[in-house]
Amino acid sequence: LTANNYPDLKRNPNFAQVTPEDVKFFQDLLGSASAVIDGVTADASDDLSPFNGDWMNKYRGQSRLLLKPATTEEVSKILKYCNDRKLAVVPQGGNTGLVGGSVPVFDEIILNLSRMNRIESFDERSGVLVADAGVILEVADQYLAERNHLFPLDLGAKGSCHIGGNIATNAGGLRLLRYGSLHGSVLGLEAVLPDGTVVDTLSTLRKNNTGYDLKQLFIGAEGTLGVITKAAVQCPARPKAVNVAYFGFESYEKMCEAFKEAKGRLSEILSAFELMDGRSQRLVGQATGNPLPIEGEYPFYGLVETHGSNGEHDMAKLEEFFEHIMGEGIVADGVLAQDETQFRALWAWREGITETLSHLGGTYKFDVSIPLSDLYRLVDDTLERMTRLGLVGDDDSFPVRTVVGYGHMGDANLHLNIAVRRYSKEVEEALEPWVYEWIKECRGSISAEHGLGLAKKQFIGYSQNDVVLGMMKQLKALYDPNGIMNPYKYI
Ligand code: FAD
Ligand code: 2HG
Ligand code: ZN
Repeated sequence: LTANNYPDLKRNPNFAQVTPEDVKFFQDLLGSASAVIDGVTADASDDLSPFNGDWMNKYRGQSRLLLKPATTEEVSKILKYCNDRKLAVVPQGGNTGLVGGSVPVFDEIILNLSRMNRIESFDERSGVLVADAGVILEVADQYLAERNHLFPLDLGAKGSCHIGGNIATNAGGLRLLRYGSLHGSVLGLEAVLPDGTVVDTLSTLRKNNTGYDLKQLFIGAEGTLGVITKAAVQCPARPKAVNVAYFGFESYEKMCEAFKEAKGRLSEILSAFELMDGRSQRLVGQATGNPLPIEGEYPFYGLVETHGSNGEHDMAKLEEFFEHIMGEGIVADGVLAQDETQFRALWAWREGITETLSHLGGTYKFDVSIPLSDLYRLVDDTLERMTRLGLVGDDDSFPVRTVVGYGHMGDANLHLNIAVRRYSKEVEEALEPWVYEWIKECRGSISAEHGLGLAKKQFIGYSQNDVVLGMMKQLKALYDPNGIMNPYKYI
């Protein structure tokens, strides 16, 4: 190892380094194919570049070996071999994670699931989908659309992320408010433990109270206990009527009132209630060159979506909701999508924020759960702090470009993003642990839906107590005694 991207971390000397004999073992197992796209690639550092780096261009490992197994049996043989040889492994799905969990830190072997991309079965009566972990979320949803069903999770990275990666991070996404968390909709999993044992909990039953619900251990474990290879997911019927509206608000308090009204008046058809602050929307506007969907400038914008079974009924409810919040002066202005094109265009103002920020340089991301009453105050306080410390400004001499807040208001989940011209210790030290102290004070969570990965590993104690952390470590030691699964990350 010649370079160290993480001066504060040391490579664990208990881990072996990959030898030519190891490569031969993997080549014999998976087939000796060329380049990155097939079974085994060795000594091709350049080709491994995209797999060593994360979506944000913030984290970079130095792995020299990428394995792409095609079956559970191959995953099992790989892990057993790695465990016996004490070779560290990082499981990788679509590599869209936002906390540096999906890429190696040093020379861990990358175990990429993209070749395990088969949809095994779908039962139209129960709505249960059984699929490999490497199926791309959008592919799964398209398959379900053809069968009048919907994947119970949707997010901006749907075109690249895998359902296995979604489950490993317990991703929340845009409609958790309506369809709930993966802890509820994943009915069963198949996973492989570090010693090669295949854990089959691939139940397709909705109810199954037969002892510990062990599949839950893998949901949100971020690849630290084993590799998820298959999942059984409960999928709802695809709504026949879908509507979306985009609103402008004069204040955060008004937006909170609108949310309360939406729950009361749209109740069973409400499927998303998303918050975007004015700065985030102006950035998307600048990037796309499009005018905002409504005239005038507002400090807050909201996106409200409904999923129902009767278009006329839903439209009547939405119009009544709209009239009420307009009449009461809760909302300043708004627009309802009239067709599929407008529907997509309105969603793009919300879904496009992360991508827009990624083109402006770097982003410090905080994905937090905070009681709704305090939610946006964190953004105001962060901007005030950055300003007071002289870190934010319009010209290139300031490291921070801007501070934006957006997120899943319906789930009290804020995305605080600090867009920087360059990553710097100065900005990082101004933010951490200050943000985490702030969150702890209002009993929030330092990770609502993205996980902890490498980015938040030192800060887990702000949201979990010592007893819970102790139990996590016991589980890790029990199932991964050599610590080969995704080392250097949060546990
Ligand atoms: P990866 O990034 O490859 O991996 C993520 C973690 O899971 C890593 O720790 C990895 O080791 C582990 N892992 C991956 N596959 C497996 C497996 N089969 N078995 C065991 N461990 C595995 N997240 C949200 O919650 N809500 C959002 O709305 C949302 N929107 C996003 C929008 C954009 C534009 C982007 C880039 C990301 C967004 N995310 C969101 C982040 C989110 O975590 C990921 O998009 C997704 O869940 C990760 O899936 P992936 O296949 O890319 O996993
Ligand atoms: C979203 O809700 C994602 O758009 C990404 O969770 C949030 O980039 C972020 O901080
Ligand atoms: Zn999100």
